[in-house]
Formats: sequence, structure tokens, C-alpha cells
Amino acid sequence: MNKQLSIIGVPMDLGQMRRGVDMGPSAIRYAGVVERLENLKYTIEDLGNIDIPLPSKKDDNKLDNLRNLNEITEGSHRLAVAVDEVVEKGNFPLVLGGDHSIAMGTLAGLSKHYDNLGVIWYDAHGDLNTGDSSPSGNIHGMPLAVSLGIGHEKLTGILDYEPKIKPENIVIIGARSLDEGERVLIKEKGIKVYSMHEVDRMGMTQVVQESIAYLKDHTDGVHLSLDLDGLDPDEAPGVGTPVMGGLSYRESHLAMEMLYQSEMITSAEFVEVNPILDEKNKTANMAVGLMGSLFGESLK
Ligand code: Z70
Ligand code: MN
Ligand code: MN
Ligand code: MN
Repeated sequence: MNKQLSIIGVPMDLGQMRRGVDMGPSAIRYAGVVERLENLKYTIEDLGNIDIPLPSKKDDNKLDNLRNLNEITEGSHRLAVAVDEVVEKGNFPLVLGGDHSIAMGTLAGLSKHYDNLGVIWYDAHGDLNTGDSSPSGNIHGMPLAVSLGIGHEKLTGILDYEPKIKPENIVIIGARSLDEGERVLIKEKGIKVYSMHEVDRMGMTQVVQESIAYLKDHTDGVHLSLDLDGLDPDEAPGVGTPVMGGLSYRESHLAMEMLYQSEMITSAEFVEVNPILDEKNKTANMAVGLMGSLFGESLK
């Protein structure tokens, strides 16, 4: 693992409708992320937070079923530039959300540096909607589609290239709430999905082993995009869209430990921590604990 980490906070809450997820980066810092990783002998540079525009007050700011499109495009662009700079100087980008719409910016900044960036999408959701298929108009339900080059051109065109990733380089783990349009896209593009059904049948060990094997031979980097709502809401209650029947604390730590051992993760983001909806910062603490395992804590 790259021992030089750069932390970027992204106080983004425009991709969905629950207030408070913009405080995710503060909650994760408060939970001790820097100290936790410094203890593992990483050198940490905290770059602070990206400036996110205020939401427009206009009621009609939902053109094409894309709420806050312009503001999110602007914030994503700023994040993409920051991530690009971190990779450029050889550091490992660790991005703290914010809602999951930020992944569009993260992937835009990352993928310039890779021919075949792999992505592990740890989430209850597919985030594969477009303005046309979305039941909500919330852009946090769209970043994986956007990164495939599917969606509004303002979003797919962040940093002026597309697509950011290829469908065969994606693995989704933990899915249990997929919309109809997302199911169609998964089938059409042949995206690898380990839903809760597969996790329960095969066990997390096999799911992660297969995911690593699937990505290993033909990717030149792998980004972990971890939405805390992939976990069970009993264990990670501080999320805007809880879905019961999720991944456990133990399964998730096991997954992080196996990813550490694989030595293939080159960047990561932890998103959707909402301290307003949380219980005593439990979900931010969960995020920091998972980062501990991802960076080798229990196997040192
Ligand atoms: C739904 C939508 C979503 C995260 C909820 C939900 C999407 N599929 N994503 N929470 N992180 O509105 O598109
Ligand atoms: Mn998500
Ligand atoms: Mn989700
Ligand atoms: Mn491939």
C-alpha cells in the first residue's frame, strides 16, 4: 500500500434531500481518521474540504430530473482537479463524503491516470440511474452510470473526457435496492453484481476472492467507493437511505482486510455519513474502523 495519503473532504449534500451529509467529513475527522492511520505508519496530508456551491433557491432547479445539476457539476469539477493533483504527486487519495454524487468527481480525477481503472462499489444501491430512469431526481443515485458515460453531458463531461470507467472493470457488492432502469443497465452492460443474495449464498470470503480475481489481471488500479448504506442500518444508522438486510460489521471488516492483502487498492472514498441521522457518531466511527482494516490495521 502507498504509505503517502492525502485526505480530501467533500461536504456535498446536493445529490439527495436529507440535510446533514455535508457534515460527514467533519464527523469522520472527529472519529479520528488521521490518528488511526498515522498509527499504521502512514504519512497523512489533510487537504481540508472542497468548496461546494450553495443550492440554488429556485424551485425549478430540477431541470431534466437532475436536482442541483449545475452546482453538483461545479463541485465535482473542483474535486476532480484536487484528486488529479494528489495522484499526480504520487499520493493515495482518500476522499471523505458527502453524498455519493461526489464519486463522479473522484473518478474523473483518478481515471486520467489509468487505462483500466477498476471500481469496487460497496453499496445497497447501484447508483446507475440517469435523469430519465431516476425515481427521485437525486444525482447521488447516478454516479456509476455517469462514470460509464451514461447521463447528462454536463456530468459525463467532467474534466472533458469520457467515459471514466468501463463496465467490465466494475464490481458492485451489497446491492439490495436496484431500480428497474438500473437492472436493465446491469444486464445490458454485463456489470458484475454481488447482491445480498450472493453474499448470503457464497459468503463474503468468496465474494471478495472472486472480485479480486475478476479485477486483478486487467486493471491497473482499483478504486474502492464505499457507501456506508451498504452496511446494515442497525450497525450504520447515520445514512440518508437506510435499507434493511445489509452487510454486517464483520463481513465488512473481512472485506477490507482481504482488499488490504490483495495490494490492489489505489484510492478510496467513504460516503453518505450523515451525523444528524446518526447515533453518537456510530457511522463515522464505523467508517474510520473500516479504513483501519483497509489500511492493514488488524493484519499488521
Ligand atoms: C435510488 C435513486 C441512492 C444512495 C440512495 C436511491 C439511490 N436508487 N444512492 N442512496 N447512496 O433515487 O436513484
Ligand atoms: Mn451510493
Ligand atoms: Mn447507497
Ligand atoms: Mn476489463
